[in-house]
Amino acid sequence: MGSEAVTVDVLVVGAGVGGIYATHRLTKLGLSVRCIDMAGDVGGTWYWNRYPGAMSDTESYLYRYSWDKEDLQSYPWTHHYVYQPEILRYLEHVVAKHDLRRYMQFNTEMTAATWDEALGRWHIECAGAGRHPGFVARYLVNSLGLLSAPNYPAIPGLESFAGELVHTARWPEGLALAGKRVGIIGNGSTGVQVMTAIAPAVGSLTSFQRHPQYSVPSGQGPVPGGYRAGINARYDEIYAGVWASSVGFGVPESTRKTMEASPEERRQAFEEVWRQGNGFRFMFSAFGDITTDVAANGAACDFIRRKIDAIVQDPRKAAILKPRDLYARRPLCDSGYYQIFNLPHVDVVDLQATPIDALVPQGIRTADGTLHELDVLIFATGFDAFEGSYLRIRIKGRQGRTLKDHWAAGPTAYGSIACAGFPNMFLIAGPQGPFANFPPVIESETNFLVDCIQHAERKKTIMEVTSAAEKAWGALCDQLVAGSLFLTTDSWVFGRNIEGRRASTKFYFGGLNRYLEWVDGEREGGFVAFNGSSLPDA
Ligand code: NA7
Repeated sequence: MGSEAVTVDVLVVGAGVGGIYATHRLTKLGLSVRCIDMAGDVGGTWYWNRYPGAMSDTESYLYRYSWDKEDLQSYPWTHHYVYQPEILRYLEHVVAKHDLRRYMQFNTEMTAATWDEALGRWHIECAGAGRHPGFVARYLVNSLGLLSAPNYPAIPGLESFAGELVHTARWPEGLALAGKRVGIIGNGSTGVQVMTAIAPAVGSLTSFQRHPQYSVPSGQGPVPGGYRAGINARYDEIYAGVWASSVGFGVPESTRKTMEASPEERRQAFEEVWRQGNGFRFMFSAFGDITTDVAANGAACDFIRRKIDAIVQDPRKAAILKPRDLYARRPLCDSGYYQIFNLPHVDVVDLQATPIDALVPQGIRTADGTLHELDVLIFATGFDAFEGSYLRIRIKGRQGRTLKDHWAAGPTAYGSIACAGFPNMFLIAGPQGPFANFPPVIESETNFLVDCIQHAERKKTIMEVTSAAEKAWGALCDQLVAGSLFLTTDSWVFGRNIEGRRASTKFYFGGLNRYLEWVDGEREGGFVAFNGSSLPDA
């Protein structure tokens, strides 16, 4: 590396939704910026997740950037939700429209980043095609993705399986499934989407299910005539609503208490949000206490369980598909998920009753001795969320302290963007950011860190958050989640999906609106949580 390294003002790592916007904003400040990505092109999550049925479950009109108003009005979309290929095309379009590709470099993976105290710069080592000289940068902006490191469960006999084994986040191009005996492990957002998409075409489909999940209709379908014009006419108002909301999904956020409604009023309210579609609408629009009140949550659970009974004709399958725990994970929605279990060649195995014994060459053997013969096994087993994408990189801050050490008790970041001891390093969609629709969250966090960088440039200082401020933010996140029923279930939201990872509060549950108010305060207060140590002479 050394003298050959490329010197830039800012290195942005990741060319997904966050990295693209950060590159746009930072180049506009007149800084020299390079954006690298280990992938072969732009897209981040939407570059990697190419499995059949991959779709955003945010309404199309909000699954995009808010900052290009002309584009909001004109870029085409036809359905209530956008599928992965369309999202990728959209991101490519934004990059082309704003001429950002010239700052980008692909197939280039950051392997290490070390803060150079004397120089007041980051040394970044990279791997990629050929020997890479690396970078020296004043600012390091990590937009690595919070759901980016795939989780491969440790199942005995994994290597012995003679069929094809795929993870949804690394879907091989042209994988033929027609007529094949397909097994799938994982029934979260991804599993539900992929199963629903492939069920009609495969020879057989078996879902090896650990925890059943509550899912509601998405309402996917073409938008009716005049719909887009109506959205365009109200875009300013729609976004004003997003910034003033808690979850930023463009759905009404009710404050009504579930148990104050009569049973019939409750049924009608749930029926209405079920009819309209969208998981976040179901969880937040009918009533305001589904995630905090056990009785309210139970009413929602009963409603969905009854729907499962009504949809799934085989009582054995219905019993396995009906969740028994609370409705308190990231809400799911689907385009006919429970319905696929009415197909004779689609089945579900209850892993709580009959756990997987091992993978064998022919397929999966469960604890009851049954051999489920498979040609293809799909892992829809999710991600090592948050720290997974960071801990594979050797990031060393002041005095050689690693991010791994800093995050030994769980990942933390002040306002989700900065860590004490890691000067001039910023995160986008890092830990402890708002639990809300990602594009608005990503824009909000990027705006915050760009303001920090602008402040540093003006004052000629280094931005390093104090340890006390970072700890106080973490304590606030802990305090805000107290009482949430999300704490009662195991999922990636608290890092309880990966063996060996310590569970911790990984989101700020105060709402996007309160996060933005807080960021405004930081800005107005002159970023006092950051120590302004002066820059060494260059
Ligand atoms: P999720 O939501 O983490 O779901 C992973 C699924 O994989 C879930 O059903 C898990 O079951 C299952 N899983 C994971 N490991 C195992 C093992 N060892 N055995 C059996 N089953 C297992 O990931 P997704 O990709 O669906 O979604 C992640 C986010 O991406 C989503 O929330 C959206 O924001 C987009 P479990 O429930 O833990 O029993």
